[in-house]
Amino acid sequence: MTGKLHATLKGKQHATPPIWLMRQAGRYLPEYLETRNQAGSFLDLCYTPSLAAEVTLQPIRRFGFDAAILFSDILVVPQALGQSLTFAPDHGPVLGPLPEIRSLENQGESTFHVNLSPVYDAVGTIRSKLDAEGFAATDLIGFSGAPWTLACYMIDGKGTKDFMATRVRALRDPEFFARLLSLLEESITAYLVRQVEHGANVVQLFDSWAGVLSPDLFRAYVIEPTKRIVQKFKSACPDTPIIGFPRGAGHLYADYIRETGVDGVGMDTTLPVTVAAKDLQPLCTVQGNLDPALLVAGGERMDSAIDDILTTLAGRPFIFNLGHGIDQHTPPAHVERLVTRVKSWSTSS
Ligand code: 1CP
Repeated sequence: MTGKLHATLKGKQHATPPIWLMRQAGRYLPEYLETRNQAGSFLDLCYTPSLAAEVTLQPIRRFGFDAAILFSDILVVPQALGQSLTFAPDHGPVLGPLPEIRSLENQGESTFHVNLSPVYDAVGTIRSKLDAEGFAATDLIGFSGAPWTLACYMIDGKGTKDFMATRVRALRDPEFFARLLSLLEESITAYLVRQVEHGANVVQLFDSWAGVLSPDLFRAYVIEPTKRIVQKFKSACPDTPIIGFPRGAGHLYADYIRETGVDGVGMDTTLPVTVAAKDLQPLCTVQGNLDPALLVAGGERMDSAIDDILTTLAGRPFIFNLGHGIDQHTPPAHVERLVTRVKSWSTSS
């Protein structure tokens, strides 16, 4: 069965749009903290299918979102390719030294998939649990980081403000960088297809650092690899819509949609909804873009921002979401209020 998110990405407009939130499972939920403690560490949580499934289901049970998103992290892909990864408690991820490109290339596809098999098992477990718990109409989103964003973490080694080391390396050593992007492209496509085979029925590509690139490099490192992933993915999974999230793409959002062929686009917080309605909605389904800070603050400012987004975008295929992931200090009551407001909205009233 496919649900409302899937239909919206296929171009259907609903009187009440579907809603899910990036990072909807996470530290703002007390039940997540409990399961994470039980798991021992963040990566143990990601790699234990029953626990990853449990935290994926938590926000669905609480808020009734239209879609569940696999609980994992974009950095499991570099790890599965052979680069070491650690998450220190309450710090972001840290990757070890980047192995030689030849050794990354030579690892072979079967080792890659064996390393990721707990993630595939989690996808299957999540789908069965959703069905068993009365959420058969809830879509299941699989995901991956996009090549550029994964390359940023692989080369810089951790989150930085502008990924300068990656940008310089890409320019100084274009042959190496082309090989890295191409390896990532192949790996990501295979990873997404496997997730679909295990039960995901929508996928999202997170290009969280697309916005640090100048326009010509955006084209080379974001649009071109994404276009090839979309083409290959669609030939393997023609019925599964793909959402791209090129955060910070600004004026290049429309080119991104037109040239990559994504079915939906995630809009970041900086994109004016009026611009999205005029320039992007005619091209594909749009998703977004409430400021996560408004969800922390709550109150009337949040309510009016929600209404503004709905009024401007809900008349055409639209998915309500945030402009970036939920902040850990978000009161769950504010999420409840947001969901109630969106679910009671109707373009026909
Ligand atoms: O302590 C904890 O519990 C860790 C916090 C956390 C969580 C809950 C991290 C560390 N990752 C996640 C899960 C996660 N990450 C999901 C789960 C599904 C969901 O509910 O949405 C997803 C989709 C991601 C994707 C992800 N990881 C992105 C892309 C989206 C984005 O936020 O831009 C990125 C950039 C990461 C890397 C990452 N993982 C975690 C952190 C703190 C970071 C950012 C590191 C940095 O740049 O400093």
